[in-house]
Amino acid sequence: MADKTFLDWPFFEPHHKALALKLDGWAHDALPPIVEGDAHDDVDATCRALVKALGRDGWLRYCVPAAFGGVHETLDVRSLCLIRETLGRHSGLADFAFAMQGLGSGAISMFGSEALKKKYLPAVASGEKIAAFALSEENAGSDAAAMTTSLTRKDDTYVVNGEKTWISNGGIADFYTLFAKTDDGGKKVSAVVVDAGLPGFEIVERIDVIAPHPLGRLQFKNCETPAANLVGEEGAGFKVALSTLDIFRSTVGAAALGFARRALDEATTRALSRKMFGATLSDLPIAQEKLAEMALDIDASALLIYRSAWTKDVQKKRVTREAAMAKLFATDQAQLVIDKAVQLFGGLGVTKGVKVEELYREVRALRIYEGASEVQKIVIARQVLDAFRAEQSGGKE
Ligand code: COS
Repeated sequence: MADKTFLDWPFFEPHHKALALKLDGWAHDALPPIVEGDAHDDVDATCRALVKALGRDGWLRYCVPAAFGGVHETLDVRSLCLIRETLGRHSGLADFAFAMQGLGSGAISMFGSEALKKKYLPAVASGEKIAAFALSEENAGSDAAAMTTSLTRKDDTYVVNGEKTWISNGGIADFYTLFAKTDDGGKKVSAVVVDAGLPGFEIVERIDVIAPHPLGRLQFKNCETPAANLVGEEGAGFKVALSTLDIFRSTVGAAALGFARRALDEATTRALSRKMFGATLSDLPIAQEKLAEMALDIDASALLIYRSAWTKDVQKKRVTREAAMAKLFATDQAQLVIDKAVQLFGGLGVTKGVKVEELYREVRALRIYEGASEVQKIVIARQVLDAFRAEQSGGKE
C-alpha cells in the first residue's frame, strides 16, 4: 500500500486528497483489462478502451478548462500530477492514455481561439477524440528549433509538408497539435491542429519500443488544414510548445513517482516475505539500506513535483526551472528506485509478468520524452544564469 501521508502536505487542498483517494479506488476496480504484448492492434485497443473509460468516468475532465467540459477554470497542475502518479502506480498504459489527452490538447486549452476550444476540448474531456502532440522530428528532438516541417498559408488553409516522428498516439489519435515552420528556412514556428485522415496525411511507420505504446512517424504531403486551426499567433509556436511543456513536464515526473512508489511497495512486500540466510530479506542491513534510499528518493521527488505544481497553480508563476527540476530528478531517481527493486527481487525481477520487470521497461522513456534529462539540465542552467544576470544588472541600476 503506497504511502499517502504526502496528501496532507500544505501544497494540497482537501479536494486534491479526495481526488487521489477516489481515483485510487477507481483504478483498483474499474481499470479496463490491460492486454500485455507487442502487437499494435492489442496496444491500440487497450489504449482506446482506457481513454473511453477515463472519459466515461470523468477523469479526462481534468485535462481541459471548465468552460469546455473540464473541472477547474484553468488546468490544475496538482490534479494532473496526482492523477498521473496514481494511474502510474496501477498501470503505465493507463497513465499514458491520460497524459496524452492532456499534452495533445494542452496548447489548445492555453492558447487556442474560442472556436478551436469548442471544436476539440469537450471531445477530449469525454474521451470521444484522442489527442497527440507532434513536435519531434528525426533531426529535431532535443534541438526542437531545428525542425524542418513547413506550414504555408494558402487562402483559408495552411499546407503542411514534412515528417514528424516518435509521436505518442501516432496511429490512433483523432487530431495532432503540430509544430512547424511558417517562414521558409527561417526560425518562426507556428502551432496548428491537424485532423487524422486528411488527404496528404499518412502514418508511415509504427515504432516498437521497450514498453509498448502507440508511437508513430507521420508524413505530410501538401496536407491542407483550416487556417482557423492555428493555435496562438502565427510565429509564436515555440512559446506555445515550451509553455505547454512547462505544465506537462511536472506531470512526467509525477508518473515516474507513481512507478517508483509501486516499485517500493513491491520491494517491501518481497523483502518482508523472502526467507534467506535464516531470516527474511528485510532483516538484512544491505536490503534495509536499499529500501531507505528508495523511500528518500521518492519523498525528494514528490517535494520537487508538488512544489512545481503548487507554484504554477497558486502563485501563477512561470515554472520553467521548477518543472525541469521536477522532471529531471523524479525520472532519473525513479529509474534507480526501480533498479533497486529489481535487484531485491533477484532472478524474479527480470522475469516477464513480474511487476518490477514491467516498471523497469516503462520508466525508461520518461527520461527522454518531453525533454531528455540533458535538456532539463540546459533549461535549469539557463534559468540560474538568467536570474543571476538579472539580479546583477538590477543591482547596477
Ligand atoms: N516558455 C515560454 N517561452 C519560452 C520558454 C518557456 N519555457 N522557453 C523558451 N521560450 C521562448 C524564448 O523566450 C524564445 O523566445 P524569443 O525567440 O521570442 O526570444 C524562444 O522560446 C526560443 O527559446 P530558446 O532561445 O531558449 O530556444 P532554444 O532553441 O535554445 O531551446 C531548448 C532550447 C533545449 C530549451 C528547447 O529546444 C527544448 O526544450 N528542447 C526539448 C524539446 C522537447 O521537450 N522535445 C520533446 C518533445 S515532446 S515528447
